[in-house]
Amino acid sequence: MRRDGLIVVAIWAVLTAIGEFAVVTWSMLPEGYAREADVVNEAYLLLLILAVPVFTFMLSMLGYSAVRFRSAGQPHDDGPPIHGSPKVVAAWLAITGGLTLGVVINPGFVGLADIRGSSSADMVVEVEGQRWIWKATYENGGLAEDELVVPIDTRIRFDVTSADVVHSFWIPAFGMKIDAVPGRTTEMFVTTERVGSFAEDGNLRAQCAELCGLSHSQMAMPVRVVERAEFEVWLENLPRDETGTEEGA
Ligand SMILES: [Cu+2]
Repeated sequence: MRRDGLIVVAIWAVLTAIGEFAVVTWSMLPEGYAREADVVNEAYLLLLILAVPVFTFMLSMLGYSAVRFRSAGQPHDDGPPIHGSPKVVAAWLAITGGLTLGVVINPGFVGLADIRGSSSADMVVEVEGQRWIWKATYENGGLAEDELVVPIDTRIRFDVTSADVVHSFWIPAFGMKIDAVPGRTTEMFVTTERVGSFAEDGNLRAQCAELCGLSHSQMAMPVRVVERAEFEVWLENLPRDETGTEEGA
């Protein structure tokens, strides 16, 4: 029995080493263009690093036991009975309970507070979803329908709503997503920190993330993060939103 334990620990160690190596070297998350994306990516990485040993432990125990303690008799016979061990149960509960409590605190509460940050913003962009486009209105009344452009190093509040059904405003490169609900305004804060465009990185797009009908998957607006001066010029040349103003005004 002691030998079995050592073999399981050896398998566990090897699988854990492989798993942790894969997690650290293989980046499966989108490049972050906003501070919020970095918080999300770091939280995800931390959870994966903590989850790997737990997963490989289960895998090693289960796999080894299934082979080593399988029934030698008829296929329908039970294997030798294994009785509970209070020490193992207590240790298992303490370790997994401790881990769970740990991740609830960090990245749970800590990450959530970090990602929400303050409720102040350098600029506000009103976003309206409708089947199957996004419209962005800037503070000067400029209306963008083909591309969402934002300046770098800026804390932006997106005031999001919908003209028809429930959509979801999601920018993968910013690591943020919020529901777009008809008759309601939801807020999403993003702090840009890197320039880039949809042409360079497909994750720089405002993608609908709530199944909203036939062209849901195509409900995507390219996003571009630019230097402040470039943004000012772009904003000046943006056509004004006529729907919100009085006729002939
Ligand atoms: Cu949609």
